[in-house]
Amino acid sequence: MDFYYHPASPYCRSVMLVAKALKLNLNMQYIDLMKDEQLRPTFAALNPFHCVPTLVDNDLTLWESRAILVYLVDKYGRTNSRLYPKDAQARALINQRLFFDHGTLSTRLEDYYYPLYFEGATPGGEKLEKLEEALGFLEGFLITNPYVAGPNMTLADYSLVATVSTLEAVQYDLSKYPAIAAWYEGCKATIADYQEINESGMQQYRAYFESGLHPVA
Ligand SMILES: N[C@@H](CCC(=O)N[C@@H](CS)C(=O)NCC(=O)O)C(=O)O
Repeated sequence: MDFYYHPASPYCRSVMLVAKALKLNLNMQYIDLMKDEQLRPTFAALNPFHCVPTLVDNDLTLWESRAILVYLVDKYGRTNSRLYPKDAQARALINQRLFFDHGTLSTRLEDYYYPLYFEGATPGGEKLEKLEEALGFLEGFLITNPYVAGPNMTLADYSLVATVSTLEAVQYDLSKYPAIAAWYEGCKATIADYQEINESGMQQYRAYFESGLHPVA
């Protein structure tokens, strides 16, 4: 399987963490987003959305990280893998959290922090309130459950841990959300190859955000 990625991208990192958990070998294809390599005609022909992560498995080309996570477990996971069990109710909750990550948390995080770092936007305001509302929802999930979708670590944790690590990249103080902070530390300690994949990628993402603090005129 060819996997087009950039190590700083949280969406690529969640897939890399799950591939590691499933003991899959990905044929890593580095796309240098700093050089706009995703816009090259060969890559754009593969993925007209020109984004990473992109997975190519025989005649299937797939982008959108959460779709890739689900595909990897469905195709290569053990039958009834705990990461994404077959039970409709358990799966529904995992899907809900994955869509929450995609449509709410990661979107609100980017909506607030990109303008702050790259456009000199004023800190605070409504976008921060929306982000903190989303963090409040996540805190609520984790007050009632050890993992974001219940008693076991699932795909939703892998997706959300990559998003939450971006808060560390931008030095957001997570102590206001003790359940998220405790879960995040637990994920760091238990997910295979967390340091190599998510920690080092998060540090690269941090450097990228910090480069935006002093934009070249
Ligand atoms: N919702 C997508 C987001 C993917 C995304 O935004 N990727 C960024 C890197 S973090 C990218 O490839 N940007 C380059 C571009 O869109 O041209 C996912 O979860 O896979």
